[in-house]
Amino acid sequence: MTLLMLLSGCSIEDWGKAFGHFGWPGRGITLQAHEMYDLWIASTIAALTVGIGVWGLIFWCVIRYRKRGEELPVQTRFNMPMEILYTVTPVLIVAVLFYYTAIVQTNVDKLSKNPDQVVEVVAFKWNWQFNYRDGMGEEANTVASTVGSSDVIPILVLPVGRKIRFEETSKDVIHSFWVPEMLFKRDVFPGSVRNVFEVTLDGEGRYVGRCAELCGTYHAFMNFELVTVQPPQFEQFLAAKKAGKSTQDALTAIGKEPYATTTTPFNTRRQAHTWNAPETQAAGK
Ligand SMILES: [Cu+2]
Repeated sequence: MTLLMLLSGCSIEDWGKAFGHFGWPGRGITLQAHEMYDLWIASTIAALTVGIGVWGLIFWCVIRYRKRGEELPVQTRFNMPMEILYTVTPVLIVAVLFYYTAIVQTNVDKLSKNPDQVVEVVAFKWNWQFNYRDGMGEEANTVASTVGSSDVIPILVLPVGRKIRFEETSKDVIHSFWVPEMLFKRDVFPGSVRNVFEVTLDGEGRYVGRCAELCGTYHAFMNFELVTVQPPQFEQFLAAKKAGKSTQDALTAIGKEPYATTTTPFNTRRQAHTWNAPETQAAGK
């Protein structure tokens, strides 16, 4: 596989791009995402390579050994070298896939001793609160906070090139924190389980985030926006937040669009979504 790519002078990303990323949203916006992306594309190419080989052999056999007359062909079985080959080859393939998967998974789950920024993600029915913390764990303090409402999409501003630690907790049921461009999601549990993960962002921009765990009636409305900025801008944003400014004002202060651009609040007024014909009254009213 590596040889094939060296010969053709293509990177894994070129291969991915040529095939629409095989269903993934591009290379992602974190260092961790890039690793997962490369593993995903390489695995898909490996699978297709094996697949083409197998399909080729099937069709070759079908055509080469098709029935030509009533005479019974030579009956062979237990070709030892063949038996060994098709036992050893799949085991090798699985071993290689396992090896790279274990490496990438370990890297994605890796936690550093000193993250640059800790964010507490608080999920609730049906919105998000993001708390900027002064340290790790439940005992740390929130120094600035952002919360979404039915009218305003919550915006999570974070710096690129820094180690960001997410600590998740839910106020009610299980939710799931998901930024598709991170190629990653993790469940947000209520109670004592505090899920933690870290990323280093490297894509600057605005990205939609969603709840990825069916959590109730307005689950689909649980959107947020991740805004990634340069570290000095982030410092400025956080300072403004600490000084008591709203998230919108703090965003304006660093020259960013104050409201979400990747998603909009949904209409939570049930009347607009009623299945009943307009001007009717529910039974019993
Ligand atoms: Cu949810």
